[in-house]
Amino acid sequence: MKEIISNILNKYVDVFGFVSVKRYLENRLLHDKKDSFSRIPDFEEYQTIIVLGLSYPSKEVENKGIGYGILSRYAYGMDYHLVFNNIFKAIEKELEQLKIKSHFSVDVSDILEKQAASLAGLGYIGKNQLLINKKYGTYLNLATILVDIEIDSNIIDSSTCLDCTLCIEACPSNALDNGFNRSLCISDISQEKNSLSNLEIGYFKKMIYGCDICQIVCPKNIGIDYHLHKENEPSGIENVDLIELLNMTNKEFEKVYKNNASSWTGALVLKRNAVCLLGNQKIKESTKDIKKSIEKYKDVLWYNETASKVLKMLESE
Ligand code: B12
Ligand code: SF4
Ligand code: SF4
Repeated sequence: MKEIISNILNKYVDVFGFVSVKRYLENRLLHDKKDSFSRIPDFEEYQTIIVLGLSYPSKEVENKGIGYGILSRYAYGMDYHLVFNNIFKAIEKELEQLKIKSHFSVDVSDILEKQAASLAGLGYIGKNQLLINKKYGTYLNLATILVDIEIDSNIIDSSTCLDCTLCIEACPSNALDNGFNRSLCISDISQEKNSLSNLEIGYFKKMIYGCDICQIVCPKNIGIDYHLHKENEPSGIENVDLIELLNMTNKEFEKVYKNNASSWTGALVLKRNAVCLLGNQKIKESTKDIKKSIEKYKDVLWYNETASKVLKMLESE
């Protein structure tokens, strides 16, 4: 059965692996004392976690420079949740024919995908906190499928970072200094609805969403740039015109970004980030647009506080 399932998976994803639910849960409890797996319905009905990996390109889109912000690589092209959902529908159909029950998830379940992936032999978790696969490096999006049959494998990738510390040194916000500090990570800062400090505003120099620095510097990613899925190729919206975004209505935003991974956090978070970029890029002509947005979103404290700081910065220069 393992071979039949492997043949199915091979048609749809770049890498996959299997880990028993039991082994995953035992390992999870070793590293994480919170034993709340509430978001997975009937976990006990499944015996195996299949971990799927889809590669995405590492080549950065051409940066249009002043007036623009770019999305991070994992948000190029179509939202990976949608890409995985389509793939899963096809896999589910084939599993059903084999009378196998399955439960798919990406990002939102209680299964920590990097951990499951490392247990399934897809790679190891590097000091940059990401799953590093021998062939695709860190440029892999992950998802899981629970199935109600037993398929375990004992493949382990025993690679390590050895004494390399490049990502720790390169991280602009020191988020990797002691393991991982989520609240310092620029990727998190770019996605959360928070009022930003001057230090945090200063991080938005080029990227409007996410951060790729700890992947770019990683020697395990050298020479890796796969273009295997047209859905993961840049679609043209990865270079964001900052003022255009700031003035977009929600409807206009939906139309452009609905199927992009950056839209999950909402238009206003991206608009806040755009304002930070406009400030750091010293685009004085943007002050009237920033003022307009402060008025428009006057009830949103975190937006207002951040935009007002940037406005002050621009006006005092
Ligand atoms: C929340 C989240 C974030 C948050 C917080 C991340 C965090 N580490 O806490 C923020 C917004 C910061 C973030 C950022 C990014 N993320 Co993110 N994120 C997630 C998400 C949705 C949940 C992760 C989570 O809950 N973490 C909570 C902590 C407690 O878990 P953990 O870090 O995994 O730690 C556990 C393991 O490391 C384990 N452990 C520790 N030591 C060891 C040793 C061994 C041997 C084993 C087996 C386990 C183990 O124990 C820990 C506790 O259980 C996952 C998808 C998912 N469901 O897993 C994607 C995910 C991890 N993110 C992903 C990506 C791509 C990114 C970014 C690169 C995006 C970007 N370009 O901006 C950055 C990278 C930042 C970084 N250096 O980690 C990918 C990673 C792919 C990969 N190759 O690893 C994932 C898997 C999404 C996906 N479906 O593909 N992310
Ligand atoms: S994503 Fe950026 S901020 Fe976060 S740990 Fe990596 S380099 Fe640091
Ligand atoms: S940069 Fe070095 S330390 Fe960081 S994940 Fe890559 S190999 Fe490991």
